[in-house]
Amino acid sequence: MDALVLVDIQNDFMPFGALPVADGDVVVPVANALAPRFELVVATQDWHPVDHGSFAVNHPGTEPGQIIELGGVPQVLWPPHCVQQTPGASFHSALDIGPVHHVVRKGTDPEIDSYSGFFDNDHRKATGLEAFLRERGIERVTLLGLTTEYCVKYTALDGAALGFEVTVVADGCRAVDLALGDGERALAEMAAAGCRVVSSGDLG
Ligand code: VGL
Ligand code: ZN
Repeated sequence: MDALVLVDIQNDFMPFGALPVADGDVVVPVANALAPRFELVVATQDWHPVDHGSFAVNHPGTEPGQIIELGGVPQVLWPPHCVQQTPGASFHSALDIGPVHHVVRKGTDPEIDSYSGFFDNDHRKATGLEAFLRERGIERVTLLGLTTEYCVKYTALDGAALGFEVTVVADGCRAVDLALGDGERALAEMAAAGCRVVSSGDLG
């Protein structure tokens, strides 16, 4: 059984959002085209409390882009984004959520971030996505969404480590690219970890 996981296709990661991703909106039509072709579709949603530790404003004297330690692991600081119950946390209005069976909300603990759809960044707490997929007999997971080098990458790496066969749809992903090339390097890292990196046109 195959599942499609739509990663964080939320307003705040769009070019007009609080943590803008260049061309972030181009992933929406890719998601809409692929979703009806999967037996199971899950969407992840970055879902932070306003006091979340990944927000630079919650660490006086810091700025977005700086790296601190949070929950015992390195943490890039961001502008406030995807705050629970705000429009920025909503899925892009053009994303067709009809085919979405299940939503996994993550990053809810103020003390630790969760880039991966499977685990918090310290790998101590599971989101429930693995159990949800296994209960439904899913062995293969196809991923697309935002952002290539954070939430897509860590979901892909965790998925592969958990034993799922992971496919990443490169044209369905876009990167923050804090440093030029971060997105491309992330795709190479996912491929090196055994993920299949494809273009949506290659999917039968
Ligand atoms: C993400 C940065 C902060 C992502 C989430 O969805 O890739 N990036 N929070
Ligand atoms: Zn976040």
